[in-house]
Amino acid sequence: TWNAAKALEAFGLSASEVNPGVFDGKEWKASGDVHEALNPSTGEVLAKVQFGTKDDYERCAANAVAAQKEWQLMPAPQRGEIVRQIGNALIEKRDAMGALLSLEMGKIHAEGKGEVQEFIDICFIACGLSRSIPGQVVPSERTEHALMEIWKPLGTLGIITAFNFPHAVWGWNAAVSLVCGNTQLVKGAESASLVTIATQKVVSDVLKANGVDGGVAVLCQGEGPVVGDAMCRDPRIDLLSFTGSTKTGKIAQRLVHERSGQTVMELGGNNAILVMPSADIELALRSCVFAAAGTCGQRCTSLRRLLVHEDVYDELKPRLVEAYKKLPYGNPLHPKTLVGPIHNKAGIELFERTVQDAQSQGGKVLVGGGRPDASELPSEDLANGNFVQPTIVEIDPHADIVQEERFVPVLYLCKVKSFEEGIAINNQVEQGLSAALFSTDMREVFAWLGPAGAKQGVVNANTSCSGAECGLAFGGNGSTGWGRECGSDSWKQYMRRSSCAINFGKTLPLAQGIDFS
Ligand code: UN1
Repeated sequence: TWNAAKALEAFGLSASEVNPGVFDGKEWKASGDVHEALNPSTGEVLAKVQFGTKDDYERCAANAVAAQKEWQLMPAPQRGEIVRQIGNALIEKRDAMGALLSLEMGKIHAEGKGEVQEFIDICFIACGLSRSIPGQVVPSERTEHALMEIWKPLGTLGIITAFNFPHAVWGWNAAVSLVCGNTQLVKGAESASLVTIATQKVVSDVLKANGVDGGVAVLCQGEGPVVGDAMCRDPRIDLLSFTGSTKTGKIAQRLVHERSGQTVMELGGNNAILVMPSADIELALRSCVFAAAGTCGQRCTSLRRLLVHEDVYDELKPRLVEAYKKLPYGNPLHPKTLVGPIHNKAGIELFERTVQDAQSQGGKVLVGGGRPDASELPSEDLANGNFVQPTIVEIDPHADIVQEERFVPVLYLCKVKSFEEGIAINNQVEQGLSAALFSTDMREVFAWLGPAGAKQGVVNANTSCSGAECGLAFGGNGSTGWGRECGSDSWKQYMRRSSCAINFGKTLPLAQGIDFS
C-alpha cells in the first residue's frame, strides 16, 4: 500500500526540505515563492515546492532553444529510441506515479495508474512514428522535376498542463513532439507540482543516460501570471500547447497568435450522452456513472448533460439514482474507492454554488447536493478532505447553467422527446469535446456519427464519453479549442512543412507554362 512518504521517496522528493520546481537542463534550482503541495483527501501538506521566477524562466528557455540545434539533427529513429526508454522508465514507476497522482490530484489509484499508462502508450506510438513520419512525392507538371513535402522540427514547444491530468497531458505532447525533433519547456499546473517534478525527473534521467543535453526537456514550475505569461509572449516558444479553462486558454491563445506563434488548445468540454429507447440500458447506466462521477467529475471529457429519451426516462432515472447512492467515496488510494475528493477548496465552493444555481434555475436535486458529514466518510483522517457528494440534478436542458462547464461532479439529467431534439441539444453548447449515443438502431448510430450528427471532436456510440484512447487524435471543436493531441496525424502540429520543387534536368520549364525568355 502507498502513502505519502513512500510515493515521495520513489522520486527522490523530500517531505521536509523545499523541492526546487525548476530544472533548466543543467541543475535543479528555483528562486521564487515557496508553495505547499496539499493532499486534497486530508488537507495535509505533502511537501514544499519552490517556484520559478522570470529569471529562472529565461535560463530555461535559453537552454531549451540552444539544445534544439543538436537535437533536431539526431535521426528521428534515435530520438524515438530515447522516447521508448522514457516509456520503459514509466512502466517501472507506474504504481508510484499513480499513487502520487492520488495523493496530490485526488484521483483514485486505478485512474492514476491509467494516466501513467497513457503516457507509456504514447511513448510507444511515438517510437513507431519516429520510423514512419511520412512525406509525399507528387508528380510535377514540369519536365524533369519532382515535387515533395518534407516535415521538419518546429523548434521549441511550450507545454502548460492542467491539474486533472498533469502527467498524461505532458506525455501526449512531449512524446510526439520530442520524436519530431523539438525541445520543450513545461509549466505544470501549480497544484500538481509534485507530479510535475516527478515526471520531469523520469524524463531527465533518461535523457542523461543517453548523453543528451538536458535542455531538450526543461521545467519551470510557477504561477500562470509569471511563467505562463512569459511563455505566451516569448517568440522562442514556437508552439504553445495549453490545457486548462476556456477563459485562461482564450487569453493565452490571443497572446501567442499576436506574435504569430502556434497553439494547441485543449479547453473546456460540456459533454453529453444521449440515450435512445433501443439502448442497452445496463451499458448506458454503467457508462454514465463512470463518465459523470469518475475522477469526481473533473475530466474535460466528464459527462455533464445526460439526455434521455422520454420512453426510457422513467426506467433509467431511478436506477441511476440508486447507483449514485451506492458510490463508494473516500481515500483515493483505497482499492474499493471509486470517487475521491475534489481537487481544491475552490472546487468545493464551485460545487456548492453550482447546486444552488441549478436549483434557482428550476433544477431538482435527485441525489447528493451537499458535503458528506464525517460519519459518512470511511475514516477520520478524511474529515478535512475536499469531499462532496456526487450529485444529479433534474433540469431543463435549456437552462443557462447547463450551457456552462462547471468542473464538479454535478450531472444534469434532462428529458428529450426525439433523436433530432437530442442531437440539437447535444450541439447547442459552445464547447465541442466529446459526446456519446446509446442506441442499437444502426440508422441512429450512423446519423449520430455523420455530418448532421454530433459536432464534437470525440464522438462515441454505446460507450462512455470519457476514457478516450491515445491511438486516435484527441481534442475538441468550438470553444474547446480545435487542438489535437496523441495519435493519428496529430504529429503534424509539432512540425513545419516544406513544399519542395526540385529540378533534375538541364532546362528551366516554368510552372503554369509561363514563357519568360
Ligand atoms: C481531460 O479530461 O483533460 O478521454 C482529458 C479521457 C482521457 C483524457 C481526458 N483519456 O477521458
